[in-house]
Amino acid sequence: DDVPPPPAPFAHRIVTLRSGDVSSQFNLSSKDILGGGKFGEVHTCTEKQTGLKLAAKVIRKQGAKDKEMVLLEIDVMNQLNHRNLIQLYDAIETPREIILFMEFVEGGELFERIIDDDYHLTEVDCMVFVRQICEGIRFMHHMHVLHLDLKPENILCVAATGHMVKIIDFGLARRYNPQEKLKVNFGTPEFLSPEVVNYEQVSYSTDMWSMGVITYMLLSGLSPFLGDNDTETLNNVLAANWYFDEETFESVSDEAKDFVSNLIIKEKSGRMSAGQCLQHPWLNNLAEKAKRCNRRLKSQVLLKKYVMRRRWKKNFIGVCAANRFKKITSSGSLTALGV
Ligand code: PIT
Repeated sequence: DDVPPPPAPFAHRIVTLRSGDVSSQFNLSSKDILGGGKFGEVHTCTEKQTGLKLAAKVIRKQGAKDKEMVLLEIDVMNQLNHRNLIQLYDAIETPREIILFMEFVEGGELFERIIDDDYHLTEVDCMVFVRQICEGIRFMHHMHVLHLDLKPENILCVAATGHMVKIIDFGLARRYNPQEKLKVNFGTPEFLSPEVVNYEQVSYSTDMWSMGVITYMLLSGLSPFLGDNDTETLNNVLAANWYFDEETFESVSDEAKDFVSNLIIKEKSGRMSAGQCLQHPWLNNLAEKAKRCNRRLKSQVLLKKYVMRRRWKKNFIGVCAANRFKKITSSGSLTALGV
């Protein structure tokens, strides 16, 4: 069922940040947390007047730069009218926070969905997912936007059944002007390209490296550059030190390996563009391939281990932060809290 995902339940809108009272217009669920990050949390939410369900990204205004960053995120999302890119609905500023209201999808993270024991993951499934991600990226790049933080967590399923996916989180995205030499120093080590690690100029091909890493992981369940710590991971990236693990890739097609090999390339100019990816034989004739290939990928077991480890790491960091907080508050030191 490689049918395209339905568009958002609302037409694309050009959103401008406005001041307003949130609770008179929206019901934010404090319990139902969809995601989070340094900025704050994402909650489910409904618009009172219409009953429309949305995802509300609540961003705390802490530093002077926070608002500037959110304005950039709004500007970027205003360009991105595409069914594989999460849509922006509204943006409200309050004295302490800025809230971005986004399209709600109910399927959760792609990797969380496909590790389910009841899910039968085949190579054709991977093609269907990767095709849609490439379609989203192609549109983004066509609109001169770089995502710069493509990773499995930022790919969501539209529903608990079916195979439709959308890209989220434009918090690090940038408008790209080839005349300006854009350099960035953020992202997640496992998915960073050599040019980001080296603090060199980034471009469209920077997102394509990440697409290669995500595809590698879907096919094998292994993270190609992951080391025992961030330094080791970054060194692996810089050396472009990766290979197809023989046992795990045994049942993976040569076309798939060729696809990945044309993305995870140290030299930026050597990587396929999103348009070239969509022309690649691996992402074509899917209906025909679906008839022939129904083999369950070995990657599912390893992906499960990967997701469990990631969950554990996140919890660990959360518990550490909570303990630090407890220690500080019980010591009565308010300066340590920045109060
Ligand atoms: C969902 C469903 C949905 C949107 C999201 C999650 C959004 C998550 C998100 C978005 C961001 C970000 C972090 C997480 O920085 O419709 O389960 O921009």
